[in-house]
Amino acid sequence: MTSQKTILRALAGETLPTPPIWMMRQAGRYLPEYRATRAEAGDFLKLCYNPDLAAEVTLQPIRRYGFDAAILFADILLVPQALGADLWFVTGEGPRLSTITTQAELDKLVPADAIHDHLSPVYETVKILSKELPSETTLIGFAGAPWTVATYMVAGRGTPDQGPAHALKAENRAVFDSLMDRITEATIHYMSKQIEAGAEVVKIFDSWAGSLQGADFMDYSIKPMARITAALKDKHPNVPVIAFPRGAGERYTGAHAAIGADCIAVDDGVSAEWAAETLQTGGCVQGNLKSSHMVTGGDELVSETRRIVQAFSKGPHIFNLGHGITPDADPENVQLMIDTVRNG
Ligand code: 1CP
Repeated sequence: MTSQKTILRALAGETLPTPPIWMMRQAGRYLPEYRATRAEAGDFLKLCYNPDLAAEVTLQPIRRYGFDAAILFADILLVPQALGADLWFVTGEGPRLSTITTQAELDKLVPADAIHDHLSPVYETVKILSKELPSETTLIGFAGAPWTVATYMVAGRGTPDQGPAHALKAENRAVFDSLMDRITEATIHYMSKQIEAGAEVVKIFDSWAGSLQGADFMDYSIKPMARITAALKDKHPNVPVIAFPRGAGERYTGAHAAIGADCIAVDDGVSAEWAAETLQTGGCVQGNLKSSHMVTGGDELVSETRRIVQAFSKGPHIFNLGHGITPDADPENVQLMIDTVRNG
């Protein structure tokens, strides 16, 4: 039976007259209602671990804009924390973690299947959302890809070039590979539980895939995402997987088959025309308006949105940004993007 939910239809390979739309970081600081709920929670991590408030901020952009999908409000760094790393956020700077660079530090982490007590509030958020979302809205669960999560666990923070993770990979490949393995297994457990709690689609974010060179791109971005996808498909064959190897450039070619994913999300480093021609034969493609249009708005937002819709119009497409919306975005520009996608 064909689902009525437009996102699920696009993920099943259907070409729709109007692409369904959602937006990376659609719950976030550009929305005054998000800032109010975050203040009520106290801080970002308290918000992530409070199921009622996390469900509330997930629902806010659905109420305001009627997006076709809601993405669970959580963060990719909850998995390292569940594995035993310390995690905190420094206001105005970003995440900080205790680092893992030696076998001894790795040995102190908990086993990959022992993360669920810590993450149970997230599963509770998913349960609340599957009850409260409108019947036409698809619920997306997510996790970070092993490479991206590893870059934070090794460096203890976000890094412009992922230097510390590349260095550990070069200097102590055995420790690096065991860390990748532990994250991969934990991610399979985590995403399976999200699905069991009610997530209808899952997305794997490899935000830092672009810095992997040569064979490393296949070994540390594509293969771990393929392993996660295969394990999830084994247990939950009907749940679509979206993979996002951000910054892959020409290496997006063949990604559906290489990962086994139903949809490849593309950033704005590739043109929509190129992505349509090269990738849409493999399945659904998600993307790829530059996030900066949500700040600048105007005629360029409209013409770029129309160009992307047109470029992907001959195959399955989910409209999205090329990366997350930024805190300085104007909520009215989001409405303009949605109106342009839906009304032409
Ligand atoms: O101050 C705040 O309110 C915190 C800002 C914020 C938000 C809104 C962070 C901190 N995380 C989130 C939520 C979040 N993160 C979601 C929720 C759902 C949604 O999209 O609306 C998702 C899917 C993520 C995923 C995430 N977190 C990624 C992958 C996607 C991407 O943007 O590339 C990454 C790399 C993170 C780490 C992270 N969390 C937060 C920040 C500021 C960062 C990036 C740190 C860095 O610059 O390296």
